[in-house]
Amino acid sequence: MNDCIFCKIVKGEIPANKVYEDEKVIAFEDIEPQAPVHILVIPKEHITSINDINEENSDIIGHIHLVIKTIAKEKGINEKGYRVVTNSGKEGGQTVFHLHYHLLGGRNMMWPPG
Ligand code: DGP
Repeated sequence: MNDCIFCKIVKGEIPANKVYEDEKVIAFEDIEPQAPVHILVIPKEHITSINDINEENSDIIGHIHLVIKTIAKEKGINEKGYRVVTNSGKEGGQTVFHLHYHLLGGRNMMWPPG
């Protein structure tokens, strides 16, 4: 997707503070952190949201969870706890339409979210 900001990060066309990369996903610091640890984990393939997960591409979801687990450990938040959020669609709070998982930690999380 030419006009997708996260595809541009994947291609290295705009900078990001990357914390993890492999052949399928990258993870980088959120530009507007909402917690001491706020990392976005995204598939390199452009998938717009959970609505676009299907039998062909669903393996990436398990892989993303393994990456999240690894990063949480590296960031030292795995024992105390953390939150993983995926906003889907406008009413779900999604503002960047490339599937991404927010990994938030380093503080007590509130419930319910706003
Ligand atoms: P969401 O609202 O769930 O679609 O989250 C989008 C997140 O992406 C939001 O927390 C801010 C972040 N973000 C938007 N643009 C950029 C960018 O250019 N770089 C980085 N690192 N994060 C961005």
